Amino acid sequence: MSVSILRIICQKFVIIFYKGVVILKITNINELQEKAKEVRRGIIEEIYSANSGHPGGSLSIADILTVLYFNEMNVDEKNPNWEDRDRLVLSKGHASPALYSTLANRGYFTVEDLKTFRGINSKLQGHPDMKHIPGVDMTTGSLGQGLSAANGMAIAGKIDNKNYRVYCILGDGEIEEGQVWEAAMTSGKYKLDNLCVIVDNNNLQIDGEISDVMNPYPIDEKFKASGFKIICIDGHNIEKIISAFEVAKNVKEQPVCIIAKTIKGKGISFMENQVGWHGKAPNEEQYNQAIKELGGAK
Ligand SMILES: Cc1ncc(C[n+]2csc(CCOP(=O)(O)OP(=O)(O)O)c2C)c(N)n1
Ligand SMILES: [Mg+2]
Repeated sequence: MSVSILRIICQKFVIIFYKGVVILKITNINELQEKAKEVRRGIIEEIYSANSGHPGGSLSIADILTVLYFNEMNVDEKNPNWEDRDRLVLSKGHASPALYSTLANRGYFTVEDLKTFRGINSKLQGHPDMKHIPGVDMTTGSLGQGLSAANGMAIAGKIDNKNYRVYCILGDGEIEEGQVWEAAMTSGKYKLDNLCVIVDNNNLQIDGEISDVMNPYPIDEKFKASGFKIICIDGHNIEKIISAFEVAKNVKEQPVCIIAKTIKGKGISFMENQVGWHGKAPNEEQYNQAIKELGGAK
């Protein structure tokens, strides 16, 4: 299959013409770090406005989602259902504030919309809903199911001879339950080299350390045994995230699992590595402090 990719490169961006669609990607590391801060500010706005939501696990994947949507994935915010787009399954659906903020900053809907998070009649409900939210590729929230859906998308891509890639973000507590390991064996069995799993290894679950709740370690060995190629990175280092996706794209006949070492609550001093911030909204004082730490106006 012929894929026409014409690149126009400047210092900060690259413009790609891919299958008739113009895609702007950010290549400058500082710009991506700034974007990640905007994504984090959006997360805090959402959860503060709703007075509920999950800040910890949203902040831990902000850098990964920023790289995916602003540097890595071939997507078109003007045509969210474009059939050749890369897909993302946020299997740890409670981190919806991170996905919504990324999609808003990418132009799927407005940043103002984020303030309606969890509101009655808002499209931005507590967990991602593919029917109502432009850019959401899979409805999630009930943990442990997303990898099965991602497998389906990846297998469909192969059957249809499509070039798209499928990304699936799993929580490290999430992999203690559901059908995750059946799904992992399936990815390996079908040699899904168009699939890239990212485990958000922030070491915390809903109410404690993952090894205390139901120890999932060694995570790398388990995915390896299921047929995955393993890449371990610092999940907050933008350069390392970019290169991990680059390596993943060139792996043949094997799915890839990126184990991203992260910090729950990353970016806000009093939330970092605190299990109490798994699912709690900041009060006004904490909100102002958080926005200030993220370089915002407050
Ligand atoms: C099937 C199912 N069981 C339980 C829950 C409740 N729950 C929501 S988040 C969470 C903890 C998940 O931990 P992890 O995957 O590590 O998330 P993160 O640290 O990234 O927030 C649990 C148990 C759920 N949403 N779905
Ligand atoms: Mg976790």
